[in-house]
Amino acid sequence: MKLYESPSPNARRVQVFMAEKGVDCERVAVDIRGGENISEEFLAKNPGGRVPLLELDDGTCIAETMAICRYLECLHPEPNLYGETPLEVATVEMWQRRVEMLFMAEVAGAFRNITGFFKDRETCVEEWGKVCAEKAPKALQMFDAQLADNEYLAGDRFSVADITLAVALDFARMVKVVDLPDLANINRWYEVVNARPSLSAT
Ligand SMILES: N[C@@H](CCC(=O)N[C@@H](CS)C(=O)NCC(=O)O)C(=O)O
Repeated sequence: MKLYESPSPNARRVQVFMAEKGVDCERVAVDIRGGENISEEFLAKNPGGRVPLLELDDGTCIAETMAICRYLECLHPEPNLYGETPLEVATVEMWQRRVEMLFMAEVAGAFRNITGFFKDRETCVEEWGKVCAEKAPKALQMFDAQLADNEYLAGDRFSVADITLAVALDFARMVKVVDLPDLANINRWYEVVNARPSLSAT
């Protein structure tokens, strides 16, 4: 099994997930800045042209961060990161999707459109980036309220939703295109999750 990765938030989500599971595999560095991910060779493996990508020993390719993590969860069910009971599974999915769609995607939209980082391959609209930058912090208020009554985002257990939020927050702090509010419950939660070796080492 090979993980095609780059120093990027989605690849980091898989790296953290694998570290939590205690599993590893061969890594292949992809230069996304240089456009290696949109080369004919890479597109044959992932027509979506993005990292991360997991290539199995028989050549089967799995793209999309959550699809890769789901696959790893099936192979290595412990520690459980997607929930066990029907209600837990639904709750993890709910928070995971909220973080991904309402925060991570908006931060990415702000980053891509404001900085023009990938302007060699997509049309960047700075005004749209600013709209994304305004939306992202609003989602954090929702997560802060949830963390007022819960140790972790989806309840009393660390899950994939926490991985997505921690990675997306670190990325937002690094790229500085979104004004991030100082929120007490998120700060408390971040101290706890960021101390996990899976996050501190990736
Ligand atoms: N929906 C995809 C998004 C992956 C994605 O956007 N990857 C970024 C790095 S974080 C990428 O490959 N960017 C290169 C590009 O846009 O050309 C997933 O969840 O894996």
